[in-house]
Formats: sequence, C-alpha cells, structure tokens
Amino acid sequence: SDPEKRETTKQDEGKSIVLGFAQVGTESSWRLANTKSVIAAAKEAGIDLLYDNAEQSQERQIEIIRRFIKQKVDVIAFSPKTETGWEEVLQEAKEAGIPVILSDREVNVSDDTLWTAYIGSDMMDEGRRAAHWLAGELTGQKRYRIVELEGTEKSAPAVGRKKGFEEVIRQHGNFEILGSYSGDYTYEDGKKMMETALRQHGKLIDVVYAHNDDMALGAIQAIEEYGLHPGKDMVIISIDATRPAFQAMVTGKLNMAVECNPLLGPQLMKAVRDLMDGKELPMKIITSEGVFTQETAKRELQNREF
Ligand code: GYE
Repeated sequence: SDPEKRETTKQDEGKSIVLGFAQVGTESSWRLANTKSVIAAAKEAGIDLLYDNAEQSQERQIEIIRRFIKQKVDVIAFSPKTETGWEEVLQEAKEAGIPVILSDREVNVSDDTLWTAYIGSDMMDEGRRAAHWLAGELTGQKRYRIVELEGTEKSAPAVGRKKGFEEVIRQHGNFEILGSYSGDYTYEDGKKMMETALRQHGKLIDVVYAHNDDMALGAIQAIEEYGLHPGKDMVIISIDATRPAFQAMVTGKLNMAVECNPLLGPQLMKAVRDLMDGKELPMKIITSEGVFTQETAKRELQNREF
C-alpha cells in the first residue's frame, strides 16, 4: 500500500491504544488462564489495558462497558455472560464510534453491526466432538444413560455445547440423556449438580458430560463421596482440557476432555491493532483445538500451558 495515502493512526502519533476489557468472572481455571493471557498480551503489545471483572453479573458487565464508553477507550472487548440482553449497551458503543470485540462468547442480537468480531471457539463443534468420542467408545447393545452438567444458562458455550452434543447423540440409538442440570461453570456447582443427579438416578448413570472441567472435577468429587469410582463406574467427559483436567485424566478419574483454548490474548491484541490500522477484521476468528484422552494426557501434561 502507498504509505503517503495511509491515514495517520494513533500509533504514528506516538499515542498508545486503549483497550477496555470487561471480563465475565473468575469462575473457572479456563477463565483464570484467559485473564492472564489478556493482561500479558496487552503488556507485550504495548496496548493500554483497562481491565475490570463483572464477577458473573451481567448488570455489572454492562456498567463496566458503559464506563469504558465514557472514558472514550479505542476498543472494547468482553466475554458476554449470556447471549441476550446486549442491544442497548452495544448500540451506545456504536453511537460513540467504539468498536466491540466479543471474546470467547458470542451474542444473539438482531443487528450484527453492533459488534465487530468474535474471537474464540466453535462451541457447537466442541459439543459434537465430545459426542463423537462417546459414540466411538461406548458401542454395543447396552443403552447408556447420560447426565449433562450445563454451563451458565443462555451463555453461548452452554447453548452450543448442548446443541452440538445432542445433535450427534441423537444419531445413535444407544444413548439417553437422563437429566440436564445447570450451573455457572464452577467446581462447587458441578459438585452440587452431581449430588442431585446421584440422588435422583444413582447407579443408573453411565456417563457424565460436563460443559467444563471445573464442573467435571466437582462431579468427580461427588461421585467419590457417593462411593463410586469416576472414570470406571461412570465415564466422565468435559470441555476445556485445562491442566487440572489433564491431572484427572492421568489419575484415571476423567476419561476425555475436548480442548477449548483460553489463550486468546495475542489474537485479541492483533485484532485491536489491525482495527486501529484501519484493517477490516473477519467476523469470526475461530481457534483450532484437539481432543485428549487418558492415553494422550500423560505425554501432553508437561506441554500444557493452561
Ligand atoms: O469453557 C468455561 C468458562 O466462555 C469458553 O467459560 C468460555 C467458558 C469456558 O468459564 O470454563
């Protein structure tokens, strides 16, 4: 491109870019790794980061975004707690001319021009991958009964991971979902939901599908307290594949984890810079991910960065 014709950017003027990041909470290992990644990447990229945490309250998250708009940050990024309820505040950002990047969770708004780009995983595909693994593993005449531990109600990962999983499970005749429970991606919620599931269904449960590692680990604890062996008496699968999940696979208590990469900081900073340079961003920047089992966990554990 012709450097003469390029508009002067903030960087040319020696001013640094200001990014407002409204984190959703501190609910999981995934989230902690994500926060670290964003903070480190901003520092590395020389981007001024205004960071705040909504601690699982959508109201607070909206307040934080409103404050960023008032402060006239250059770009806003956030991980929307739920898919819905964002129209108003996103409209305010748009009117203020501040582009918004969705980090790891998508929104459901009628007007797609209210956000600029989504950086994160394909949640439906994660659910599908969990189900494909199950279907390959549990074959034969037996009917397998599944308990599903869902993440935050109406959050994009909970919606996608449920939909993708059920889509594939339905194609196989030997599975049945006994019950679905809903928690906030925390260890404590996972444990409580599993205690309820065990009270209702006891030994009938063959499989526990948790929408994230922390809930799976809580469920593992509940199953052990109930006197059963997670990973043997019941197949336990989860999503994220963080270090604690790898450890649980190594000790044989977790059977499989679908990877969801939280280290989105570098991609986010690149997107912010590109935006500030006047480049057009792709609407969706999707991370590519793997699936891990007890066989591969041991070798991979040492390489695990989150
Ligand atoms: O899987 C879960 C977390 O939005 C992708 O939120 C993220 C999810 C992640 O708390 O552990």
